[in-house]
Formats: sequence, structure tokens, C-alpha cells
Amino acid sequence: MPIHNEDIAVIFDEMADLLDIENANPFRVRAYRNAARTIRGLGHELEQMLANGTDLTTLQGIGTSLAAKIEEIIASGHAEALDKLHKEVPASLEDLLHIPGLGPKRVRVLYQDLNIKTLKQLQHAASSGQLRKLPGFGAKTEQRILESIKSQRSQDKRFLHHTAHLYADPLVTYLEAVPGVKQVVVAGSYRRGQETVGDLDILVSAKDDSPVMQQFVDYDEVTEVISKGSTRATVFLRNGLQVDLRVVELQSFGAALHYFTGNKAHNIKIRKLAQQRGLKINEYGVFRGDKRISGKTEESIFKAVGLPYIQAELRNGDQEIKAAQQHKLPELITYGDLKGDLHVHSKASDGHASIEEMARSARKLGLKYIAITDHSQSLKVAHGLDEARLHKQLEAIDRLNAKFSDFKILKGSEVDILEDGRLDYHDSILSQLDIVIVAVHSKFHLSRARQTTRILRAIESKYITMLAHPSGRLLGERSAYDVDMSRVITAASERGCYLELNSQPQRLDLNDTYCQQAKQQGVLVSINSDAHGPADFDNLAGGIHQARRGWLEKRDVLNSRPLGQLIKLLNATRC
Ligand code: DGT
Ligand code: CA
Ligand code: CA
Repeated sequence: MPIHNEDIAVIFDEMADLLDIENANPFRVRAYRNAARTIRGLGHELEQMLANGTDLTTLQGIGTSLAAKIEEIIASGHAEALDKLHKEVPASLEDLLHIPGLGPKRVRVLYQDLNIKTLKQLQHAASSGQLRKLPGFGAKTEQRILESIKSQRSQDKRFLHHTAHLYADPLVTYLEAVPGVKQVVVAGSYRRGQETVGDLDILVSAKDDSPVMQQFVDYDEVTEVISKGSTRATVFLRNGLQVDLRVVELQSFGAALHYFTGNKAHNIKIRKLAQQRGLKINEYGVFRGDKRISGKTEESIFKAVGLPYIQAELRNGDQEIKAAQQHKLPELITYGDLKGDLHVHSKASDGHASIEEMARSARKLGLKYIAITDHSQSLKVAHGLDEARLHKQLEAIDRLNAKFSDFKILKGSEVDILEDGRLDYHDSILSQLDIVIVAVHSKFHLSRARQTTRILRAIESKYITMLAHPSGRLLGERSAYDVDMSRVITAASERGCYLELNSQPQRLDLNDTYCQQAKQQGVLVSINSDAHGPADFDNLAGGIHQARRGWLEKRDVLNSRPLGQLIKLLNATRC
């Protein structure tokens, strides 16, 4: 079985967590965490690099011992050191770590003082008021833990779109190569570009004698075959992702694609429209009586009910059908519309590539500019830059820019919003930057009133360009902080600054609803990768999905502007 970088990173993260619970040497813990991060940011598969004879110890943060572990995992699929840790620390403690607010130290206390090993035991202890008595806990923490156990349960077993993509892409390529296969499309929530997907729904059209079914269940990532018939099969992949495959007739392909793309509410509305016209729509086609009148393409389905084509990301069953009837569908932004990326880290803070490497990677992707926005001084865990280091960076950027004629590196910073809403650098420093991204990285649990006031105050500051990841949520890990986002959007509109759509797979923040609100209030959105390494520019594709689900068009997006226009828009925030 191929071993992906993600598999190795997951093992290293797990090692770090377990070692941390064991109270191991913090440097060892950090070494594993940093290695996991490096691995996730690599542009190439480690398995391939090893096969090509690359010396892994040349990678940042990978010494001989970690390199040996990587080789071991690639050769055997597991790490003996992790197996050993699993014998020492109950594996179920890892589930506790996924509860927001529970770090290794608290998990250790729970285990040592109350012998709590599972989520169930934790829930029981929290609801009977036992946690608040523990050192470092309290009634509020206890309440938060209870709430997050509940929300965690409801999000059970969904995969980040990004993770699903890592598995879907090679599977599609594999299926396309099977003899007799004509078309392969992943439908469902994946195609609608949802933030998370429950399973993959793959549609295939193939010649009758194609061995596609057999080859599907024989795919080397498949660990369990749930069912296998002549036209449909369901399997589980090694990472626990379920995949449904259906083989459909070419003449029904559009109807099936439309049906299995959904969502369900959208499908029901379309079928109702069909009924009003005396037609019947199902996954096989559009029928008048027994006669099939269309179904080969999705366009033909929409046409049969008098609608223009509706992009998959809009198919929610809420506003899109009415908008289509009124010819008010947006012309959605595409990946190719992006001209640059305004939130990029370098290894000066917590990235792992140089500014020049990041610039060259972005340029290779066809982008025309990036902004380097390393962290500000208060964010010690991310090596935030003090004034002197920032100055040196600005000079280095000037020297680099002299090397490029067709690409521009803008000077920026991701500046912490302090608890009282002030910014982490003085105006005298901020005024030297092209772009000031402000962000909340601490004090997530302020009351709604205080959090809102804090952010509004930051938006009022003289040099702000945009607010980064406005809600602070991390999918599957941490809910948004409590903030009145409508007021934030209105404030951004009045202040004349911008909002970020952060494209990190776990963030995708702004969400779709707030993208639409921003658009309605004339606030431009910047679709940023928040890249910490060259591979992270891939995040932008996920950001585009999210922007499309938020009805954004090219004109609504700040970084769709060519450099000259962009600079005018950046300067306009400083009047
Ligand atoms: P997921 O997998 O939970 O992320 O979400 P989906 O939307 O991919 O849902 P899934 O996999 O259960 O089904 C795929 C599509 O099939 C769904 O979006 C719409 C269609 N579909 C499934 N069940 C029904 C149904 O009972 N009625 C209708 N009209 N369509 C359905
Ligand atoms: Ca699905
Ligand atoms: Ca499904």
C-alpha cells in the first residue's frame, strides 16, 4: 500500500500527543510536532523522495532518528515507537485531546486524578460536576467540555474536503485508467465543495464489459468491501472514508450526476418543478409518461424545467432556484481569476520556507504577487517578529523584489489583536507596511460583547487592511468564538477595510453565509492560503470552493485584482 505524507504526519502527531500526556521531554514532543508540520508542507510524497534516494535529513527539523522512523513507516506501515507508547498510554486518551480546551496536561490530570480514559467517562464526570474540583479546571471549563463533547458527537466521522480530495484524486485517476471506462466524476457533497464530506459518491460510465467494478474493490487503499453488485458497490478506504461507486448508462449520466450531486433539498425542488410541467425526473432521466426526453447531460435536466445551468456549489435548495428563475445567478469566481495571495508566512515566524522560495512557488503557479505576513511579536509560540526582525525582513524583501520583473512581494504582517482590541505593533511600524492583517490568536472565550468590542476596535485602527480568519473556528476542533459577525461585517464596510477568506482546510473562514453578507455590504473578500510552506498554496483551491458557495464573483474578491489596482485598494484603507 502506498504511504502518503499525511499518514506519516498523523503518526508523528499521535506520538507527540502521547508523549505529551506522558509528560515527556518537551523538546522531544516539539520535534515530532514540527516534523509533522514539515511533512504536511512538502510538495512531494516522501515515499517518492526516498525511492529517488533523497537524504531526508536535509529536510528542516528531520534528524537521523526521525528520518529512520519515516523509512520504517514507509517500509512497514507503522512505527514501533508508537506501538510501544500505545501500551503505556490508553489509546482512548487521544480522543480526549480532540476536545477543545483539553490539552495533554489536562488530559493527564483527568487520567491521574479521576481515572478518566474515554469520552463517555469524561461526559459523565463533567455532567456530575466532578471536573470543576480539579486543579486548573473550573465550572466554565466543565461547561465548555460538555458542549464540545455533544458537538463532536454530531460531527462524527466527517472528513475535511481537503482530506477527501487527497484520496479522491488518485482514485479517480486509477478508475479512469480501467479499460472501457469513459467518464468518472465524484458527485455528492464533494462536488458541491462542502467544507466536510460524509462519504464519496463516484459515478462512472463504462462499456458493458469493463472490469471497473472488480478493479474498484481491488484498489489497494480499500480495506473493506461492504457490498458489490453489477452496477454499484460500497467500500471503506484505509483512512475510514466510505466510497459509493455507481456505474450508469451514458444516456443517463447527466441525470445521475444531477441526482447524486444533490443536495437532497435541491433535488426535491427540481422534481417539483418537473411535476408542474407534467414531467418526471429521476436518476435515469427526464420522462414524459414512459418516454425519456433527456438526461444525457446536467444541462439537459435544468433545461427541461426551464432553468439555466446551476453551478454545483450553489445547489443547497435554498435560494438558487429562485435566483435561476429570475436570471440572477452569480458568475462565480474561478481559480484562474486569482492574481495573488495576501497571507503567506516564511520561516522567520512559523513557516518552513524562505521568502524567496515562497515567492518562486507562487510565481510558478501563475500568481503575480504575494504578501509576506509573518506573525507579530506577542505570538511567541509562532516566533513572532519583534520590531528589529521585522525591519530586517522589510529590507530583505526590497532586495528580493529587485530580482523580479514580473512578480511582487508585498510587505505585510499578521498582527495580533490584543485582548483590549489594540494592535501588537505601534502605528509607526504599521505605517511602513503595504498590508496589515489583524487576527485574534488568544482569548477565544471572551463574552460576546467583549469579543465584539475587541474586534470592532481593531477594525477602527488606522492601519488595518483586513481581518484574518474572522470567526476563529477550526473544523472538527474548535467552534467560532462568540462574536456578532454581522456587526463586524458592517463595521468593515463602514471602515472601508477587507475580510479574509482563510483557505486553510480546517479554517475556511469566512463561511458561505458571511461571504454572502460581505458581498451584499460591498466588503471585498481576500481569498488567502495562509501558506506556511510551498505546498500550502494548494489551499487556494479549497478557498475558491468556499467562495463559490458564498456566491462570490470575481469582482467581489480583492486578490482577483491586478497588482496596480490592488495597490490602489490597499492604499484606500489608509485615508
Ligand atoms: P454527505 O455524504 O453527508 O457529505 O452528503 P451528500 O450530499 O454527499 O449525501 P449522500 O452521500 O447521502 O447522497 C449523495 C446525494 O444523493 C445527495 O446529495 C442527494 C442524493 N440523495 C441521497 N438520498 C436522497 C433522497 O432520499 N432523495 C433525493 N432526492 N436525493 C437523495
Ligand atoms: Ca456523499
Ligand atoms: Ca453516499
